[in-house]
Amino acid sequence: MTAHPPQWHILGAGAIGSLWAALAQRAGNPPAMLLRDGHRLADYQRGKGIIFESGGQAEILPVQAQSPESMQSPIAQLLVCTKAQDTLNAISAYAPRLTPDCTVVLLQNGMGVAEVIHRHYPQLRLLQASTTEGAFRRGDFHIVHAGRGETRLGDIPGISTVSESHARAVATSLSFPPVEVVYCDAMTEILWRKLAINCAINPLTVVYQCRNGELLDNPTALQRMHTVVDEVLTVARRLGIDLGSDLHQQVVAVASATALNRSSMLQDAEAGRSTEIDYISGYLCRQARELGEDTPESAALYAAVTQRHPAGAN
Ligand code: NAD
Ligand code: KPL
Repeated sequence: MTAHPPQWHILGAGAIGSLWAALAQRAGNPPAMLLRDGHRLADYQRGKGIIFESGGQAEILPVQAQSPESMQSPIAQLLVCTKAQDTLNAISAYAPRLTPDCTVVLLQNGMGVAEVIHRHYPQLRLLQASTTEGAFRRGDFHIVHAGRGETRLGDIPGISTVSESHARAVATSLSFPPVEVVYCDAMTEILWRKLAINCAINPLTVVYQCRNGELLDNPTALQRMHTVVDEVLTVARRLGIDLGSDLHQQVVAVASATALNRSSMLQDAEAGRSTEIDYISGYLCRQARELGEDTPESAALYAAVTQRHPAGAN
């Protein structure tokens, strides 16, 4: 008899959460999506499942969904795909169902969430993942897998209490074709490089109300982008984190490769939702303050985005 792999519960049924849910379902490892409340569950149950589009083909995947009130089975593996600012509220609603040694993978942009979750729920076995897969919502519970990327997963120094073999097993169990999740023993560098990209692109797209690639055609925006990268490099260096010598080129390459994208922050701002700014520029500025460093460009971008679009949970 073959043992079934433990079920993944996926919190945050947006673009990335629905992508993983759809791929897991298709791979024969049916997950459960954890929705915000009974209203969202009723909305979902009006359809037949997640509409999943990839390579011009659409299919409906009948992924099971639950609300905090609907089901009481224990949760031993949780993949968190909410926006950073929504994570604590979202996990808290399901906290009574988490097993004492529940493995929780944070699959999000930004930094600083793991510390918050660890403070509230120190018993959880936390891991962090970072992805450059691209997905967007075409409609409610209708997602498009728009671009292929890489996904890495590993422990969070000072927070994770997870063995390397467990982390490797978790990476494998979150790999559903065509997406492979690769175990990484240097997540700090990965997260800081992604932080640099998001600090240098996302808030500028909100300030200039433009697509990612348009930042490269605007000399003032481009100069500000490079100043932010210098600020990230300074703070990282003070923390003993080596981000290599090609970060400026990498940020420009990402803005160019995603030239037609409206960044996630611009989309959230335009839709009147809260943004991840507190976990992107806000995180950088908090780290800088603790070190006595100045990051005036990032501070100005943080202020500009939060003044227009106050931060907070959605
Ligand atoms: P999204 O806004 O599409 O999805 C977030 C989902 O979380 C929404 O469905 C929202 O309703 C849900 N949510 C919010 N509060 C909740 C709560 N209390 N309980 C349950 N659900 C709740 O966001 P996304 O694009 O899927 O992004 C998720 C994370 O992945 C973000 O950190 C983002 O920056 C990152 N990311 C996204 C992409 C992408 O291509 N979309 C790529 C890389 C990284
Ligand atoms: O991660 C992104 C985002 O929009 O959040 C980038 C890389 C900037 C792509 O749009």
